[in-house]
Amino acid sequence: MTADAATHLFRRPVTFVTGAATVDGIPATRLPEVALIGRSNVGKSSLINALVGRGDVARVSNTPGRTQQLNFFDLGGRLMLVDMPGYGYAEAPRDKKAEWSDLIRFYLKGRPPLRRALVLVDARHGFKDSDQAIMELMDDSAVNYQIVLTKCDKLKPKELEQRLEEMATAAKLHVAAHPALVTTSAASGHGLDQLRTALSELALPE
Ligand SMILES: Nc1nc2c(ncn2[C@@H]2O[C@H](COP(=O)(O)OP(=O)(O)O)[C@@H](O)[C@H]2O)c(=O)[nH]1
Ligand SMILES: [Mg+2]
Repeated sequence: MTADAATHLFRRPVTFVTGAATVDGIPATRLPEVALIGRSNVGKSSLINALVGRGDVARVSNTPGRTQQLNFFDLGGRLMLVDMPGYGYAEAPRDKKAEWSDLIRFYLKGRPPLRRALVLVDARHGFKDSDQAIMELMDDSAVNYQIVLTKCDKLKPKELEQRLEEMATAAKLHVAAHPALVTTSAASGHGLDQLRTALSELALPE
């Protein structure tokens, strides 16, 4: 897959399919699926918007009430992007938090079309315990995942280099983690083409 083909895929129309707040709401699909997971505010919705080059696509995921759902976006009939509910949000009411975890756990443990999860981590903070926990869950369930550093525009080049090195070392302890970590910024566009190319390799052929 060339970079041009990737650009082409990400220029296709994006449609919001559905939001699943419960296990029963998860749609049946034959499209290969890529899920974006990470702590609240890590930049999941911003990254989806930046990847497709439209500011309004994942706004739907930021609508109050929809942030706690799995939001499914069909990219040109070739790939499904899933904006997952954020975890590690301390202010969430206790029962709600348990509900998200159950939904996330159910989805990650048995979703046949899921080709890859992208684990988004804020480059300023590195891995938190909640990231480690979700990666362990995916190690146990044999879900392939790739680690994506977000908000890299907030770090100086030297700081970013050190963060990347530290996280690559930590990632080696996880059997299901893709060895290549991707650095991105939805704000500057850094790393987006690389990620588009990686994702287009998972999409259905034209
Ligand atoms: N500087 C910077 N801010 C970002 C970036 N991506 C997201 N943000 C900001 O981080 C906040 C949370 O982003 P959002 O996409 O809603 O996070 P989500 O909760 O994971 O969906 C918002 O204020 C965004 O503007 C980025 O690449 N750089
Ligand atoms: Mg969001």
